Amino acid sequence: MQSFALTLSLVLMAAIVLIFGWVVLSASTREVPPAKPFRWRSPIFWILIVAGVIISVATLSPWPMSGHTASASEPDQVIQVTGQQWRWELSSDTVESGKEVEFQVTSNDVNHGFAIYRDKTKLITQTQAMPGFVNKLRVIFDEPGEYEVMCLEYCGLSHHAMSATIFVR
Ligand SMILES: [Cu+2]
Repeated sequence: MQSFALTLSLVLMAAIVLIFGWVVLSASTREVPPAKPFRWRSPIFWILIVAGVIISVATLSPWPMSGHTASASEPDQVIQVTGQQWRWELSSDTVESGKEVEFQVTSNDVNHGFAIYRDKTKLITQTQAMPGFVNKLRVIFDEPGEYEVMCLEYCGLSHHAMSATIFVR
């Protein structure tokens, strides 16, 4: 598997080099026409500003997230999570549904992405696992079952195999 990944990476890198070379060689030298001057009163400008404000307020309103505020209450359970190439170490892999769990996430080597999935496709939540830092992530699992932990940050050859299971009772 690793030799296949290496071969595939080398082939794709060679393809990128060839495409880049082709673009450089086929680029023309004629001058680019000057850009039109920016108009403050353009309706599209104001539509984008209003849309940006509405989208920001609508999507950022749940923040700051639970556990990130100075007056946060104690979680029901704390789980220490350490990522390293290429596995997850969890101080416990069993939690109760409806209880607030705080994951304290760090890494022993490089950056990893601590991501919790339901049914391997639905991303529940995620945070970075960073060497020298502990990132706190609070989750309440509503449904009992098995949840998959996967790595969301490419961290080397066996990144895809970096997984664990959380059992919610
Ligand atoms: Cu990874």
